[in-house]
Amino acid sequence: MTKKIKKTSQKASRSGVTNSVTIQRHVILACILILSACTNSPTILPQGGGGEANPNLTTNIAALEEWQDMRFGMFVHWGPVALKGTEIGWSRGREIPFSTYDSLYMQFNPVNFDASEWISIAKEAGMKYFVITAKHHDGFSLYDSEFTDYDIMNTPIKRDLMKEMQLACEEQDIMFSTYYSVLDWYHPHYTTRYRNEPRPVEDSNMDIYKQFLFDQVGELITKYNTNLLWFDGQWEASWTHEMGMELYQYCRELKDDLLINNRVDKGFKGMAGMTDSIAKYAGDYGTPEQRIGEFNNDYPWESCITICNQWAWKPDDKLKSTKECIHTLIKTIGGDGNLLLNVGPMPDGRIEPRQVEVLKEIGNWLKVNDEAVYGTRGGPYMPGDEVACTYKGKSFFLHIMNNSSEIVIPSLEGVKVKNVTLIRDADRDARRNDQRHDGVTLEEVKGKWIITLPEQLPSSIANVVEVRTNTLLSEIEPVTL
Ligand code: JFZ
Repeated sequence: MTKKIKKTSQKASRSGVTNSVTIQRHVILACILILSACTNSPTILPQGGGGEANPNLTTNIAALEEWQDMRFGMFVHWGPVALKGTEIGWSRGREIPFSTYDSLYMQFNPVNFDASEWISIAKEAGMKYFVITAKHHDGFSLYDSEFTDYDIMNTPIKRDLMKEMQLACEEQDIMFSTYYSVLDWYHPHYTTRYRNEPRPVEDSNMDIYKQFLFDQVGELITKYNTNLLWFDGQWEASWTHEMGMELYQYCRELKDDLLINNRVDKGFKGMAGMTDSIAKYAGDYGTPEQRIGEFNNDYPWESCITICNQWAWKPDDKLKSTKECIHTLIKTIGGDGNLLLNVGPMPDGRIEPRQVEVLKEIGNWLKVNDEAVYGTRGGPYMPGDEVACTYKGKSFFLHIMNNSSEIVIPSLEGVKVKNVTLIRDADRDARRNDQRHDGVTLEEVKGKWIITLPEQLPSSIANVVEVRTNTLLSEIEPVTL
């Protein structure tokens, strides 16, 4: 697998409005493309987009790269179901009778909700984007929607909590994004029935439902300026490949630098989450669920994984340790993916304190090791159980997860090592200026690099060694550790 995207310094415009600066950027990008074609260097190849019906509508590469640079985001599954502590959507008609579930919104009163606090928790954890369930399979809209009364404005709290989240994100420079389920087991015109739902579907009409869905998604883009749409629920028969491509195109027409996951269409296969044929199916990236995706630097991806077991809040749900979360992040970015770590806030509006504690500890590790995470890509070594690798420019970062004092890796042919340092604290200037080596050494023996670490390691969770080389590492074919 080779890296096909040529890096540009262009950043995506997040304003949602095309202005002269954006036009100028487009002109510059076009010039870069023409120039790179003339000089025979690699050109930008689209990684995905609107599927076979929209061959010219390719992923917005600048937005994609900006998002890939973030590497780590917060997923939130929340709604009136938190009052019951059962799973969002799926417990409707299972643990909770339909009529009870559908009435929960009348008691949903999260008086301790504070959007700035949620977003500060995400920020302190080192997360750079935020994805909230605007509407899950149960059909409840967590925002003020013009197109339904089954929304947050008809709960006792009567506040547009999602608007508050959007504003808090914008204030704290976290990318605001929304989850939207294309399947809706509540809507009278959505056709596929879940289990023994009493909802009459004989006269249902997907054209009517589709209009409702497009209207609601339009609201997320125009009223909430969502930067990414995390669709879901595409697997049922009511949702077709044609609808997926049409929805993708509709969204991009409203906002060109929007990112859209592959669950907008039918190309998503199983929990491995990748798309079968990128040209055929719509979507900008793959979505492995509850697992770390496999190394892939050809098609962008993001693993979504819960901090406990359930997506929505459950009292005393088993919480993952800080170590497990950090190792999951490391293995994910080492495979060149993003990690979207999910929390399910409580019915009173707070994120559980014990979860906040874990998030804080993740953030503490990231504060020291930030250079080895943000703006990196996975490689040139593929992740193993105990070591994963990321790179940026001519440096690669070995994330060592086993507390060992020596690691042996295959040397990279033709690559010369200039400097090796252990990331120990945020004092990167001292390290960069070669004033501190922190007792790390690298020795080449018969095609192997032997790296020795000092006795006293800074972290009991994972230690990162930065290896500066003379070679741009994006040009190296990934090597197995
Ligand atoms: C889906 C949702 O159903 C789930 O609630 C959560 O939002 C997650 C991020 O995405 O996960 C699935 C999708 C499909 C199945 C199970 C979980 N399935 O088909 O059994």
